[in-house]
Amino acid sequence: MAAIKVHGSVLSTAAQRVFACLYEKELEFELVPVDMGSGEHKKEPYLSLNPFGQVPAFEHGDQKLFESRAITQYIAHEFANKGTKLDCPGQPIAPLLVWKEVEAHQFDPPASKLNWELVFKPMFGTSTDTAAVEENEAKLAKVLDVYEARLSQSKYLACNCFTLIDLHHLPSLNLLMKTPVKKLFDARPHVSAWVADITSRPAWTKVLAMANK
Ligand SMILES: N[C@@H](CCC(=O)N[C@@H](CS)C(=O)NCC(=O)O)C(=O)O
Repeated sequence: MAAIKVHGSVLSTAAQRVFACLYEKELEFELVPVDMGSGEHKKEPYLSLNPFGQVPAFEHGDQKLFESRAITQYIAHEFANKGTKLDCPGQPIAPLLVWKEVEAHQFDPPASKLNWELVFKPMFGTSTDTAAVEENEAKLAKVLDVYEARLSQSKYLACNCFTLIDLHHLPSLNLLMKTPVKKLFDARPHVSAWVADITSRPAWTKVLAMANK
């Protein structure tokens, strides 16, 4: 099998999405660390792997990709018969397509903004913008109301199987659970059960072990 390389950092939420997918698929890979502190991701040769100067970048033999969600879809497609299926076998593709967009365009923007304000800014010693926190908590609460309704009818977001869509949430979700925003998840029983379920998957536990090393 052609070698798989992930260029990035174990602390990058976007790279963690890719690691989670590789572990679900039981694939071996090499992590090529990118020294973001010194700006390695903004210079060649890294820019020829990801012209946007962001991590991760991915190589599978001669195939080079960037954008974490495109990488996970590539892995799921290329290795369809390995590890966890990560799709909805024998079912219409429509819900998978819809909920893929929901994660990227409804959930991720407020979740990432909240993580920036409540996790990363304190880490870098800059002050949290409380107005931005309030605004994005309100946005996330509305998204989670939709999730609560969906998860009262379906075990996972796209169907009754764990899919890439659930997996895409894991890195941001994991950070949010360490902030006061956790209360928004705890207040919604179906969302809360879903969070407990997907964050306890062995593949995700391996990603956390990598990040905590
Ligand atoms: N949409 C991209 C986002 C990648 C991204 O934002 N990566 C962050 C780390 S999690 C990064 O490289 N930040 C540094 C920068 O943007 O300069 C993906 O999903 O791969």
